This record gives sequence, structure tokens and C-alpha cells, in this order.
Amino acid sequence: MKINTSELEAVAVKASQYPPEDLPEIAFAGRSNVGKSSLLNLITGRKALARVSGSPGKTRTINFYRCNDRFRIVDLPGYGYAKISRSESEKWGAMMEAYLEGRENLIKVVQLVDIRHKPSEQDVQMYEYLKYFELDGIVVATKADKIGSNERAKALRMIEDTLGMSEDDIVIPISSLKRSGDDELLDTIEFLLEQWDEFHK
Ligand SMILES: Nc1nc2c(ncn2[C@@H]2O[C@H](COP(=O)(O)OP(=O)(O)OP(=O)(O)O)[C@@H](O)[C@H]2O)c(=O)[nH]1
Ligand SMILES: [Mg+2]
Repeated sequence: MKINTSELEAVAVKASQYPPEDLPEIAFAGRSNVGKSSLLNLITGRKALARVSGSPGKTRTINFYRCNDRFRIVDLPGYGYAKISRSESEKWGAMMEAYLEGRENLIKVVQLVDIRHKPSEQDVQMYEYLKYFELDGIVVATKADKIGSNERAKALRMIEDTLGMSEDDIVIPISSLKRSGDDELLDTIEFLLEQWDEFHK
């Protein structure tokens, strides 16, 4: 699959601001600065659809991107950003919960982790949470350009083991910088959308 058209459809901090549940959605979750917005730009082929920043905490809202008039990619605000206050962190939690637990048309949450590091406690928690809601199963290892190809298999195994991924779950190494790995993610998304269509016919 290729994404030919994409546009920012809604920016939300609460459910009343979400777009209608008329299209299936795939969300991107992961710690702040892991590369969610960059990945969105990569797969849509748009340089600046989503704002990317060197300073963590850039995306503070839930951003809905309409793709091919067929589905949405939802860029979720990152977690694990040290410099936020407790009240901000509580707001983040409530905002995520409202979306992840209440959204009927949410098919899957792609979790992003940095290929260079062992997934953090928060990454593990997030993945557990996604498992509970049956939204887990697809992980993207970001910034794949930052490690050598020899280290890659080991890094991916570390991610699988630490997150407690099962046999059927997949981890896709991607570099938004080198523009590699996006085909596999797009094919996976296509597969999910076909399953969804099949079920909702
Ligand atoms: N080398 C390299 N850098 C990347 C890659 N993807 C993202 N980055 C860099 O990582 C930083 C954060 O990227 P973002 O896409 O803004 O990360 P985010 O997950 O959206 O961050 P928040 O919005 O704060 O949650 C930026 O400086 C990007 O240029 C990649 O594949 N390779
Ligand atoms: Mg972002």
C-alpha cells in the first residue's frame, strides 16, 4: 500500500473533539522523542505533515490524520517526558485512557521503541496496557540507522523479550532518516484494514 493523500483532520484533547468513528484508526504510541511524528511523515511521504522536534514533548494533543480517505493514523502524545508537571502527566493519562478505551473504530496501536535501548519500564507498561485491550502486536523499532546491521538482530530480540511479545507479534525496524522499513509497516496496515473491512461488511 501507498498513502497517496493525507491531511490533518482533527486535533483533540477530549472526546468531543474527535472526528466521527466512520473510518478505522491505527494509532502510534511511544515515549516522547521516539520518532512518532517522523514516522507519520515517512509513511505519508509528507515532509512536514506532523511537527517533528529535537526537544521532547512536541506532540501534546491527539492528532488525527486522514489517509487515502480510507483510514486514519492517530499520533498520540508521547510519554516519559521528564520535564512535565504532575498535573500535566495526569492530564496525559486521562487523555490517553479516554481515547484508547473508548474508541470503537481503533484497530491497533503501533508501539514505537528506540532500537538502541532496552525498552523502559514505561514502554513495558504501555505494552501491557495495549495487550489488555487487545490493541498490541505491532512494534516499530525506530532510528534503525543509529545501529549497525550486525547489532540489529540482537536489538530486536531484546525488544521482543523485554516487552514480552508473543510469537505472532511483529517488530519492524524503521529509519525515518534513511527512509527504510516503511514498506513493511504499510503492508501490515493494509492487512489490518482488509481484516477490518472483512469483519464490517
Ligand atoms: N537518526 C534518526 N533520527 C530520527 C528518526 N526518527 C526521528 N528522529 C529524530 O528524533 C527526534 C524526535 O522525533 P519526533 O518524530 O518529533 O518524535 P515524537 O515521538 O513525535 O516526539 P513527541 O512529539 O515529543 O512525542 C527528532 O529530532 C527527529 O529528527 C530516525 O529514524 N533516525
Ligand atoms: Mg510528535
